[in-house]
Amino acid sequence: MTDHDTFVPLHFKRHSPEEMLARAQAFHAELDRRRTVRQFSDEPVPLAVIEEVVRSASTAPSGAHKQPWTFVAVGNPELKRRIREAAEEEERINYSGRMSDEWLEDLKPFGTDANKPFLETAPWLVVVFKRAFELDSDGHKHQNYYVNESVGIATGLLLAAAHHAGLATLTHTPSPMNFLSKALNRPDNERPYLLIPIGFPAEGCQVPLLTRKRLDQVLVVHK
Ligand code: IYR
Repeated sequence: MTDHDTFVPLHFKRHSPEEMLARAQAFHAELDRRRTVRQFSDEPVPLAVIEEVVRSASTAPSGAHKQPWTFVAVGNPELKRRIREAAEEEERINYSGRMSDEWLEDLKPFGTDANKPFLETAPWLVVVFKRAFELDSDGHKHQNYYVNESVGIATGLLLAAAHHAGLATLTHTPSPMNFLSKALNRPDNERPYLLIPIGFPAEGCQVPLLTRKRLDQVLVVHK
């Protein structure tokens, strides 16, 4: 028997319609203040906060409740330096030919380039790994399901939880990112998924002027 062969009563919290709307509005207002930050301060962040943020991420629903994720929190300066160097090596190739002209043009408003100082400045790099499969103690492989969907949801919760805690994040996609498996000595069943620097914005941090799509551009309703 596993822990989910048993059913228990759901503790569901109901709110009045007015309260529901007010809560939904307040939550949206909070999430709408989240911005991706690329300039971090080196101010430390207590590990206890990162731990709670990862706890929140790990509440995500997952295929057959396999929870196919591992979060590696890197605060060690030497390890961050090695990650920065490897990431920049790949990005130099990306920016000088591996990315299409259209891609480079699309990135111009964000001012990104192959330099990734935030990989050293941010106090924490949370590297999200997806677990493609599990190995039991006899070395038998066991499947995970909807791994990308599950880990994507968990990462979304991680970003929301960090923001809620008062921290800034960057959803970073070094590519290719196999160097992270090696640098962090991860087992074969784990594949790097995203790299999330977490910390405080640098003094005077600027972000691109962006607008979010209007509701009518993202929502189709069939009543
Ligand atoms: N991985 C590169 C390029 C990059 C791609 C997209 I799409 C972005 O939204 C941002 C960056 C880099 O990190 O610079």
